[in-house]
Parts: sequence; C-alpha cells; structure tokens
Amino acid sequence: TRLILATRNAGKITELKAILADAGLTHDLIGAEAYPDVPDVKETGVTFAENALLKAHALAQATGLPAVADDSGLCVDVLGGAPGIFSARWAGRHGDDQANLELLLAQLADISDEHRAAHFACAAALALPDGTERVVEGRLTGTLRHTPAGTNGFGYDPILQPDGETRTCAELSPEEKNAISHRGKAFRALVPVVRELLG
Ligand code: ITT
Repeated sequence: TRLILATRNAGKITELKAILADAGLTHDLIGAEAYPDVPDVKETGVTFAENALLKAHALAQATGLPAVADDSGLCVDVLGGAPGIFSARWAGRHGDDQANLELLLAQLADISDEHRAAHFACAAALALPDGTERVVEGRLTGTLRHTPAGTNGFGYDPILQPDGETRTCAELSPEEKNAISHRGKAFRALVPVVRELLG
C-alpha cells in the first residue's frame, strides 16, 4: 500500500523515511513533491496537532491515498514557547533556516545558560481519504547553545543540545538523532496506528 508523506521539507522527508523503515513499516512512502499540483495548505491551526492534521487531510483528499504529516518546531521556555508553530518563518521568509536560527540567537543573546531551556515538538498526523484522522506527539528537551555547532540535520539542530548530551543535534549522527528526537518519538508512536487502520 502507498502512503503519502505530506511534507515538502527535505530534512523531514529524509528523517521520516529512516524512522518509518526502521519501525518496520513496509508501505511505499511517496513524498508530496510527487503531487506538485496540490497547493500548499494554509497552516491556520494554533497547535502543532491542528496544523499536522490540516496538512495530512489536504494530501489525502487531493490524492485519494492515506497521508501522514509532520508539524514541528522549537519551543523556548524564556520566550513563552516561541517560535513554536512559527518556527519555519521566525525571521520572515518561510524555510530560511539560517536566518531563523540567527534571529533566535540574537533574541537570546542576554539569556544565561541556566535560562536557555527549550524543546523540539512534533505532531505526527495520519489522515485517510474517508476523513478518518489520528494524531500523536513527541518531544525532545534540551538547552540552547550561544553559537551553532555541527552540520547534520536541519533547522535549529546546530543550537539545541539534548538533555544528557554534550553535542548538539547537528553533531549527532542521523541514527542518534532519530533515536531520541521529537520526530522519532511521534512517528514511532504513529506506526501501530497506521498498521491498525491500513493493515
Ligand atoms: P512542511 O510544512 O512542508 O512539512 P515546514 O518546514 O514548513 O515543512 P513546519 O511548518 O512544521 O514545516 O516547520 C518546522 C520548522 O521547525 C522547520 O522549518 C525547522 O526550522 C524547525 N524544526 C522542526 N523539526 C526540527 C528538527 O528536527 N531539527 C531542527 N529544526 C526543526
């Protein structure tokens, strides 16, 4: 059976394919780029879960196939949870990872180490063409560095140091990151749901 990955973020697609394959999911995973005519859905939700469901339903409706979507972001305690659902466009232009990271570091320049707690959050949604929906969430908690380190991963990975780690997410191997990440946790929890609904 085919399953659409309702995301256009290349970093997410790489991680999702590895996470879902490692969890034993044997479905054909098709990226949303295979459906260029499906317009980007407006992310009008106020939570990660709402936005993940919006994206999954849009692809499931447009393709007639089951779809999974990821909505995720970085939540900084001292900023009251921001950037949160606005993580992809924190500096203005959607998907400009470098500008987003630099703006966030500038905003936190005066914040000392003990007040730099943050977490990545991920909502993993499944939607079927008949409207059935499920959503689960995962988190990775840590602290924010003052300067970026590492070249793996994407987005805010170079500044988030997971609790219990001495390295940033961008210094972990892809396997190490997926084993502990918000996305790994959320999608490993979604796999039994996919099996239950799709076989
Ligand atoms: P799609 O909507 O097409 O899936 P997107 O990049 O717009 O792609 P989001 O709206 O969910 O996705 O934004 C997520 C942003 O949060 C992403 O651009 C990163 O900046 C950040 N982010 C999410 N997961 C991350 C991770 O594992 N490591 C680093 N940054 C992450």
